[in-house]
Amino acid sequence: MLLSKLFIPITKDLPAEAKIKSHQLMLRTGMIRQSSAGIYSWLPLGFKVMKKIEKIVREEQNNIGAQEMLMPTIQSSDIWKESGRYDDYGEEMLRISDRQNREMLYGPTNEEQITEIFRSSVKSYKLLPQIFYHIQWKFRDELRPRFGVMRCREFYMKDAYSFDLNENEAVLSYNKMFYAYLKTFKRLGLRSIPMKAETGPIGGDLSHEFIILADTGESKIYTDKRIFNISTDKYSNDSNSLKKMRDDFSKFYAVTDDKFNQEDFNKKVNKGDQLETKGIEVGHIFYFGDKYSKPMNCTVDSKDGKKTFVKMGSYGVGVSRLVAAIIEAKYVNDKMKWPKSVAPFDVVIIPSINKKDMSNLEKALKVYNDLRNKGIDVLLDDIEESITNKFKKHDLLGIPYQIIIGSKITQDKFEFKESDKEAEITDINKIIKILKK
Ligand code: 5CA
Repeated sequence: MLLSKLFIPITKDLPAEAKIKSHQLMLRTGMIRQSSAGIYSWLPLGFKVMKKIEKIVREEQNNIGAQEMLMPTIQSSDIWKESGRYDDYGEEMLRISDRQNREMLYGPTNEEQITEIFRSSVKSYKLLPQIFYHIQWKFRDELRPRFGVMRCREFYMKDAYSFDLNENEAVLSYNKMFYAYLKTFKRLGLRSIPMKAETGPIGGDLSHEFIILADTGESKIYTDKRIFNISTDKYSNDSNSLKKMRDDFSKFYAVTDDKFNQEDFNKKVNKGDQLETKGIEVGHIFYFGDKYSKPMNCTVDSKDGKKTFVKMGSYGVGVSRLVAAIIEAKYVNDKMKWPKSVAPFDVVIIPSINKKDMSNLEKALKVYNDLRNKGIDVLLDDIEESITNKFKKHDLLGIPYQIIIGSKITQDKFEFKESDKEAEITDINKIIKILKK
């Protein structure tokens, strides 16, 4: 992509309404634009990062055998009346009516809808287990939307739903998702900690929030520091390894605010290993048995012919929140630092250009085409402005690698720089090798 053709409305001013770094940087680099309180448009740069995150989330869901589908944003109130949540959900639910005066709502989550789909066609235990997911916009009329896309009203979520015959099998589905989450967040360059959590309006008694540490996070957490030493690479997607993973994590005290008990904390964790800090919730998983299947009469015939309420869990990832969460976890001073896996571009070429001599731009175009031909996602800064301004702009944008084409280069060698490291003079083949890694 040529920068001159890309819509990145960078602003110099610090947006007054933005209280945290990720929100400031997202507005300054034109990744998002607020359309009304807690509702945002995603401009090309922000959208591109969000789509890269979505792709990783999707791949890890597929890896554990979850099936992708798509449910609508608008739901009928009927199913919510069946589950009993239509009244319980309260003012966070955006209620609307259609031209026939039918009560509809903009979905804040999809437990009812997926239960309705499942019960309409699955009648036998033979079709279990099943895990479905979709990645879809949600609406929650938050009392105080804040911190940009971190806590907004319209947001993009991956939500998955598991259906099992009994609790044992349901816990296996839960463990698979736990595993998929650890892998997903790791690929996004994040260290996530699963913390025992309350279930709130989703319900159930087994639940973990996946938290990444950040001072600006809204979740207060209490944990045994030793949980950070668990290497998640050693687990695999089979039931024994998954059980071992859960056992290993549950050895360490790690809870959110609402599950916290000072006495327990002191009893279970040595003073030196205690950590009280803040974090951002990027995912949340729940096991709630028959909380929805019972009132909605969702049963299957078990082996002995008896009708059994299916046991369900649900599993959310805040895909749009993750864009801000990654910035928040990684930024240094006023610069974004994108992990390679989700950076808006793999590399940016920065030629020093002046009207009288376009040779650097010509060289840059050649490199640009070479890299594109190798499948590398490359941005070329073809704009005529001072090299100092260019550096400032690209520091802000945080693309992980830069190729600088200025006075220092020879015929086929370039200045190549990984953010924050010293530049090296190198040739295109080595650059391709590094970028392809
Ligand atoms: N039905 C369950 C699981 S699918 C559910 O809705 N869980 S949740 O309420 O915890 O939301 C899942 C994830 O969505 C959260 O972990 C968070 O990352 C994200 N999320 C929730 N509310 C917001 C919000 N107001 N703005 C941005 N992201 C949000």
